[in-house]
Amino acid sequence: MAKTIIVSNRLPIRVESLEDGKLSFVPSEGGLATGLGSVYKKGENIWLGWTGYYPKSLTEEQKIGDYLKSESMRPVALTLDDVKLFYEGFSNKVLWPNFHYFPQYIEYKNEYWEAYKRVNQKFCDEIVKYISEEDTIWVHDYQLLLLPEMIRLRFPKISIGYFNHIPFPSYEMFRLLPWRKELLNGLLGADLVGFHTYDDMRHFLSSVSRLAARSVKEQHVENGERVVLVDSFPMGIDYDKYESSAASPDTIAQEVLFRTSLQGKRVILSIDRLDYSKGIPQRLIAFESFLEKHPEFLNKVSLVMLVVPSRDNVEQYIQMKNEIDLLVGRINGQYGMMDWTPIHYFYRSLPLTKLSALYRIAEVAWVTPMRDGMNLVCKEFIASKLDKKGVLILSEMAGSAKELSDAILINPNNADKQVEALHLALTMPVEEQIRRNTIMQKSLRRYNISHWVEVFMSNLTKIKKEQKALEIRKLDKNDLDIISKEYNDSHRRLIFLDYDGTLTHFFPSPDEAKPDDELLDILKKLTEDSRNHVVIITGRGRDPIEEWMKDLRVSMICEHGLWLKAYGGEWKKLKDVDDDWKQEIHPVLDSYVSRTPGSFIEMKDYSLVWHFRKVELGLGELRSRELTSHLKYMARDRHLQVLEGDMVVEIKNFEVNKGSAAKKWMKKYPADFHFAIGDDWTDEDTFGAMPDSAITIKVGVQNSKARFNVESVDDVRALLLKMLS
Ligand code: GDG
Repeated sequence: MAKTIIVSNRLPIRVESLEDGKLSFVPSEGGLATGLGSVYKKGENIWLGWTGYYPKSLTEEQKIGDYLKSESMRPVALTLDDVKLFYEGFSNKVLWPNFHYFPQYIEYKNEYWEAYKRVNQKFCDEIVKYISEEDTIWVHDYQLLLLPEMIRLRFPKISIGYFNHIPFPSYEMFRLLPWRKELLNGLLGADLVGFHTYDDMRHFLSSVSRLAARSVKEQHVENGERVVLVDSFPMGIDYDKYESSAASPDTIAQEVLFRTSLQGKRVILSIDRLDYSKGIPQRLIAFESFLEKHPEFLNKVSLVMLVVPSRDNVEQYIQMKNEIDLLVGRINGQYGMMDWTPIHYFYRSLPLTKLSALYRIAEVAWVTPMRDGMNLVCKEFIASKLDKKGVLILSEMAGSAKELSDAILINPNNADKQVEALHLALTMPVEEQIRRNTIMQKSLRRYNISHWVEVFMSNLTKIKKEQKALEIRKLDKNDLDIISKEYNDSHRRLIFLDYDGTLTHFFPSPDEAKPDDELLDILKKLTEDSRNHVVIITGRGRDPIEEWMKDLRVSMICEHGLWLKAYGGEWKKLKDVDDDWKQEIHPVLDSYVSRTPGSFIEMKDYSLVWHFRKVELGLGELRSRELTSHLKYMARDRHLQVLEGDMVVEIKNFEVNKGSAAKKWMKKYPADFHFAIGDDWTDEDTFGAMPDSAITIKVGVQNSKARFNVESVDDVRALLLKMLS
């Protein structure tokens, strides 16, 4: 039976060695573990990862293995060396700082990279022991960026999803990494790549198109024979868990204890793992400045700061811990009184009851990371506010800010705004607090962790279906016979033929692209049959096509569907579109022509084309990727579309495409046999517009909506001749 396998660096369990030599297993309480519980605990499904523990003997290893098995988990054994170089090294000293925009902390060491590859392979070797081709694999996070491709090499058809829990950096940041291409290729082994936010998704796609030289259409990446879907899935929390924990008698009893110790002081709460991305020192400095600027709050407000130990054997983390200790000491020393401690600082982790009591007691949650993939603490705080009172101050740099727009949003680099935000939060009227929290609770309850899991999984199923529909299916002899029979049995045939790359090889200059005698002969035979209505459907301008086809009984659709001319009739426009944008875009293309010898611009009525066929190999591709991304940026608010063709980049009005034109044609000319053939992705619109029964053929061995693929222009001609025979 098909099963699902979750893979992450760490398993959702902690193994501890007790004094009496026994082992204790502590399940993780994290949101991810809860959310994915609904997946890995079902049927044959499993979760695979490292326990975080180095077994001291074979017996221990055996015991751990048995326990994990009973909990639907499987271990990947990592050595001390693996952890040092792969986890602490490449993952946390290369990827983490790069993805969180701290390039100054990156250690570009090749031994880290070698270990990263080796350990990803170790994960792969372990997984393949359990999987079969019909299974689904869900890989989590930046420690395993290479794993999707490694699994794909062993199981080409398997379903693989990947989710990135931390931000994905902009192209400018990502390209600093010497191993950038390999990392992207690793991820593109997945069928679905998910991020928390739309911006992370956009950054990833921009790196893919510029560094991995893959064609990107909206959220799809063409990766050889497979299309990869990229999307954003903001992760939610286990809302019910935090709500019911806040209501539990144990939590309420704990809250009373806290309140007694705090002697009626108001509470601002800060909770983070120790990390430079979380903005902890910046927060302390802002708190100091708040006390200085607002002495009316002295002896009235305390900051309760929980810092959970993490990576404290890494130099930057040790330094930051020292900095925090010093700042807390300085502020408490400067402002503290016998009956008031400005900052209550805990460097440890607390059980859920105490965490919930802190969420309850806090009037303000102060969550101001410099950069955070999502941040769950802020969501948990809101879910714990059963009376809806309390204020959230949230950094714009956290993924959660995109959803929680009713928080007080601030830029963590703006120290004055941090102070203002604290003042605003502590003086916000209760009705306003309730209004904001009502909205945020509603959304967090709905978009909870189970919803996140469901949406991710259903998108993975969706892209697998889409891939199937796009699958390459080479036309064979049997198909040829069937097509010929359908052709011969029909009476009114509508035949759409793309020109360049389909009927003839692609040449930008009209002189070279002229139809040769063989082609003219085929077209003549095809058009002589009165049952055939032949339409040349092309991206070319009207003049050359009209000239070349002047002796044939053909209709024409030119400029990707803008101009239509039925045989014997006049040219008509598909619709009225404006071309004012050409004045703005033309200079951009000009600048690329001047930097790229051999390239030139073709002006069409409603589109502009940059040709690079005659440019030095390599330079043309490089510039075309730059230009595509430049044009896509300019196209955003202008209703324009950028097409990457065969050695061309074209920009045109969005509403005009071959599909809309073909649809219009089919309405006007009903037929009992529909045929469409084309080679590039502008022809995908034509294929998509055809009825299910149509014969649709893609020239080239690439994914397509067409039913069949043929390899070359020669195959097209042979096919047409076969139909005519
Ligand atoms: C990464 C991304 C993304 C904290 N202290 C205690 C405790 N916690 C729990 C919180 C929360 C979790 O730890 C922290 O989650 P965050 O999302 O805030 O941050 P990261 O650990 O950096 O997680 C992040 C996340 O992945 C998910 O995709 O949101 O952006 O960096 O759940 O409650 N829990 C307990 N005691 C503590 O002392 N019990």
